[in-house]
Amino acid sequence: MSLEKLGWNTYFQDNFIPYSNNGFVAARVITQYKGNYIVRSEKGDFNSKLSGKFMYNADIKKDYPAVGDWVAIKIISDTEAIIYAILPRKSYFARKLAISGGRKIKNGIIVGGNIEEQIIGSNIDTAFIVSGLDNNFNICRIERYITLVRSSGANPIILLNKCDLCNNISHYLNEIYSIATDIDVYSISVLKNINMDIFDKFLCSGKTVVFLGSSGVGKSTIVNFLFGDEKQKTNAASSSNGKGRHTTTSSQLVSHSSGCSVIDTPGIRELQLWADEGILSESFQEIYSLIDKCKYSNCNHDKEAGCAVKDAIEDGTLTIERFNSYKSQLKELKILQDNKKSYSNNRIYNHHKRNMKRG
Ligand SMILES: Nc1nc2c(ncn2[C@@H]2O[C@H](COP(=O)(O)OP(=O)(O)OP(=O)(O)O)[C@@H](O)[C@H]2O)c(=O)[nH]1
Ligand SMILES: [Mg+2]
Ligand SMILES: [Zn+2]
Repeated sequence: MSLEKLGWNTYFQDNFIPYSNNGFVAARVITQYKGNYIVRSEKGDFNSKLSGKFMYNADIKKDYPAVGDWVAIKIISDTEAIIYAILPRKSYFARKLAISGGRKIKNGIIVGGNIEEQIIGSNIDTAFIVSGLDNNFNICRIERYITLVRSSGANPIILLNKCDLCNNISHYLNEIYSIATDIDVYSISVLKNINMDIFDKFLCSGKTVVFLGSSGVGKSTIVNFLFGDEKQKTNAASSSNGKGRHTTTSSQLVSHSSGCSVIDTPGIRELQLWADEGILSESFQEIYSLIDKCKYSNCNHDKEAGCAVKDAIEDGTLTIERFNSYKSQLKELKILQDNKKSYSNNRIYNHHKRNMKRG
């Protein structure tokens, strides 16, 4: 398979220069399980492990390869290779993960303990945020995904799947339009083949798309539909839940005949944000333009006179739910900021301790 079809471009080419003359081959991580990676290259797919030096230098989760990453490998047999380096990520999705120190949840947000970012997928052009039009619909969750996708640099598209189960689609569409005026939203049904042609324009050679969303919304069903008769096994990384349903257990990149790379991801039970606060000005544009109009620059939008936010809530142009979503994401990202600071101090300390031990 050609590297261009796999998503290779001048950005990765430039970053591969240091490796190009030393017998390294460029490859893309298509799936990963406990230190074992399958990578795809012009020379085929290889089962891979990390080089000793790579592991020695890797410190946090983010330092390890993720699905979608471009890596420099050395091929050691017909089926095996060693990964030596990750090429810089053009974009990636991360969520917050508690890794140690106990997991305390306060108002739905992880506090305390050590936190790290977990990469869900990297080097992605378009992210489909999938929701079910059954009882799965949750506008706050969609807002959180929008923030996550925006902070990754990928283009968000909202998919409302299972429209065959809903007789009130326009209600949900309007709810989305009210929170995201500049994002395309489609209602689809894989089972009844409704609106499934919308994918034609997204499946382009050299591009990478990802499906995100809670467990059970139909991400894998969509991916399987898109692959149709193609012999690809799209549900390799899944396990049965005993009710005959297969739930995806790890991200997996599959190559579509169009030349598009498609990443299916496992449903995320609780989506904790990993982003910088500034990104909220994109997800909550309309609130930020109201804030600009508040009389006082340090307005808390509570009881202050001349508060444009309060006025908008009163006259109905801004819903209280929308404002609460903004406030809760802001709070979560502020806590994250604090945690990141104390965590990075810890990390510097641990590094130092380790180096002292190494002598
Ligand atoms: N009625 C209806 N059911 C659907 C549709 N699409 C998917 N489903 C069903 O929804 C269930 C879950 O689908 P999956 O594709 O496994 O969901 P998923 O998002 O991949 O879930 P995880 O892998 O656990 O994250 C399956 O039983 C599908 O048959 C649809 O358009 N309409
Ligand atoms: Mg799945
Ligand atoms: Zn105000």
